[in-house]
Amino acid sequence: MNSDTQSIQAGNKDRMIVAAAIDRSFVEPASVLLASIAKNGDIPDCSLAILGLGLNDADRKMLKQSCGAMGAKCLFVDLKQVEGRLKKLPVTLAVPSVVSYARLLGPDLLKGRCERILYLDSDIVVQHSLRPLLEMPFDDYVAAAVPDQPGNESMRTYRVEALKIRDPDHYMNAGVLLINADAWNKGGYTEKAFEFIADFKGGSFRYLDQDVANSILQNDWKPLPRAWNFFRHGDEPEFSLDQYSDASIVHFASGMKPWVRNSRHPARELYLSYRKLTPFADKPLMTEKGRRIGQALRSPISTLKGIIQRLRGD
Ligand SMILES: [Mn+2]
Repeated sequence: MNSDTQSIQAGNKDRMIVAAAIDRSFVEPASVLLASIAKNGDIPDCSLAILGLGLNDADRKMLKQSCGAMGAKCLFVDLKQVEGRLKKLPVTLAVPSVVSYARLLGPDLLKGRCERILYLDSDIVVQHSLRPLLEMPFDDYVAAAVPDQPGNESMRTYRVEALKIRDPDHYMNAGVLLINADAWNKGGYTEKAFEFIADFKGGSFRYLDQDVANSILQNDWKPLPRAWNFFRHGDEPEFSLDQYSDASIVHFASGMKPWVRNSRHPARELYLSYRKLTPFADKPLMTEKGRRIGQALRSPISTLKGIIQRLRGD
């Protein structure tokens, strides 16, 4: 725990902490995410948390600067304390970093600090007020999320047979995951997640922690309207910039990421407007090749594990 974490006093429980989990290869997109939250999130009374693995002082400084007026409310939680647990987990070449699993550990790592955690992927920008997610009653649900795109036959079979999900159409995209922290911890969902991973016999996960979250939560999560995790489904025509602009949370879930030089995502201008609010504003955009090399250099073990898994055809 560093000084930022300690400065949040016990008893000063936040109603909501907005959290993201990253390693060094995601400092830039996470900075853009934080800048968008500070600008549009309308949650000055909440805190931000970066669950970080291997971040250095310069990384933390850039992330904090990106929070603008919310800089004093940005806390860092070092995933080093759980690295032993994370290291053993499976990764894929598409998602080569174990930090993706940190969303399953968030309620444990932030225990007692908040009533709810809004976990956001780092390939996201927030465009409008997050207050509805702060005010929304959980009813008896442990979490809330937006349903993912309907899967094809093979995907639906995988959900039912490998993941043991009873209703294959009730499958969330975990890129935006609102967690009822006390209910999660009381129900032991972090432990359920690790047990599920240890006992998993279905080959490799297709969507890692998202598969795990769906399997352990089953019907304990509440579906949210699509505007809270807006991205194009594979079978849909592309959306216009206006459609993306209207969404509360835009998720750059598929295709080339908008921080890569040749990305043609229709919401790219939106993305770059938030990037201008970060210390990365004057830096050149990375190339796809540079992105892959950077990822491999920063997470060599995970990248290697991903390559080996792919070669083995898991
Ligand atoms: Mn994502």
